[in-house]
Amino acid sequence: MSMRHGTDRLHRWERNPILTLQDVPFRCNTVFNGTPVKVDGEYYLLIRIEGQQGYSFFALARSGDGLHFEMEKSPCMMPATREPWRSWEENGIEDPRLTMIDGEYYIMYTACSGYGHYIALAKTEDFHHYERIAIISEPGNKDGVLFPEKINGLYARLDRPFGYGIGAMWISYSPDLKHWGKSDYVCGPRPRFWDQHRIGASAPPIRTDKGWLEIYHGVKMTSAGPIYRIGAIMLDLENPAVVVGRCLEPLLSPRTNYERVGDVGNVCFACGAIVEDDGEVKVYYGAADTSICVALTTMDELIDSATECEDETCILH
Ligand code: BMA
Repeated sequence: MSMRHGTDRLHRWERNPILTLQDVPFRCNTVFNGTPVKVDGEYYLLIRIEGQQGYSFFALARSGDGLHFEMEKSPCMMPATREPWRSWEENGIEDPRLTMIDGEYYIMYTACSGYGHYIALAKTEDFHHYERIAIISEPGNKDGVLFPEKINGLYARLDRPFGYGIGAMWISYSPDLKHWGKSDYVCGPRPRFWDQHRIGASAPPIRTDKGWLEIYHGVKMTSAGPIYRIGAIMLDLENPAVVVGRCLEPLLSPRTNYERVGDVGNVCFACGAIVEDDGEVKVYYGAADTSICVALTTMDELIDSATECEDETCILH
């Protein structure tokens, strides 16, 4: 059922991509970077669409098996048109990440304005009504992912502030999802490695016996531009600012035509994963900022990857 390319640990579904421009029932430029949840056996994929005007918004696709998706007739969340949100989102909303807590679906996303990129938080109960909660960072931050439970009594998120031009993973905490602080460095790019230029969280963290499993993206800069790959890292359960393991090799690298060619070529960019009851994992990723794909693996394989290296020199904490 799956197809191997090279020696990647994630196995592309043989009928990738699962969503392309042809599947979108309204005019737009591209469809990419989708974040999944599974509710009562149904899969919801909240996806980023870039309109022909050039800015992004969100739409919803549904599926009974997590592989074949059908899109809703119109977008579900547009950049806000009213204050106090309008001016923070006037350049679009990007890269949603869904986390379910106590029956509510929280969407951490990138809000774009003339000041830059911020992390914003919204929620929905029914995937029809979307309520904005707060802009939760200053400009220069993106890749926010919310943990699925409180840690030591506080909500927690990973994000990627852009200090001195270095994109690294940080953690922050909040008592109410609106006010955030206690920020701490988690980990950064690794010189020489495939993730040497920049890294950021991709999927909301997954609880395992070994720690919080984080599927992240790493960028290598080349003379032909950046290459975005998918990797795994393991964070301490009690204090996720502590890295307990990290992959040496990426889980997935752009190799197929649909990952190599598009609006932004050489991009595999995950925004979420579904862990099935039998341990199978479906990782959803945008390919070349032009389509949405799924790759299959198991929890054992992901944990194995995220603990490939437990030595400080390659964790680089
Ligand atoms: C990142 C984000 C993603 C995008 C990726 C590759 O910085 O903007 O939305 O998929 O770049 O272009």
